[in-house]
Amino acid sequence: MEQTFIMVKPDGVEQAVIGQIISRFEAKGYQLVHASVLTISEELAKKHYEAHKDRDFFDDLVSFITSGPVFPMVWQGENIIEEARELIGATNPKEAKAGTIRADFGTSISNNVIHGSDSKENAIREIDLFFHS
Ligand code: D4T
Repeated sequence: MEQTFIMVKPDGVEQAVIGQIISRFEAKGYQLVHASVLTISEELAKKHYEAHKDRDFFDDLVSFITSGPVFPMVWQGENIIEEARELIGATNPKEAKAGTIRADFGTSISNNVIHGSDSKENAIREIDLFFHS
């Protein structure tokens, strides 16, 4: 069974939409395997966003993700990596399809409420980083 790493970002925790986000995954028949609440360290943030280390938005990204509590989760189900990205919507909430999490709760490209792994390889890496390190 496929697993993916999903994380409600500080803006999602602040808006109190964790429950609504969980409900959307449950309604699809997926199972919650792990969950936690924590404010992540700069070190963990930099590892998580390693792929973006040379982008001009990297420092802002690290500041934002460490600015308050996040809600990381592991979800399980058939084809969940791709399906979760559909539920989440495009990176920029203004371009996200109606009814997606980012279209409903996101306010900007940086404050876009939620993260979801984009590949099997990254799902394994991110689950390991947050739950097995
Ligand atoms: P995540 O990784 O958070 O699920 O987002 P995406 O997979 O949809 O988007 P991404 O990896 O390209 O970007 C990671 C993270 O950086 C923020 N970001 C992105 C930003 O602040 N400014 C930008 O111009 C871009 C492209 C948003 C998500």
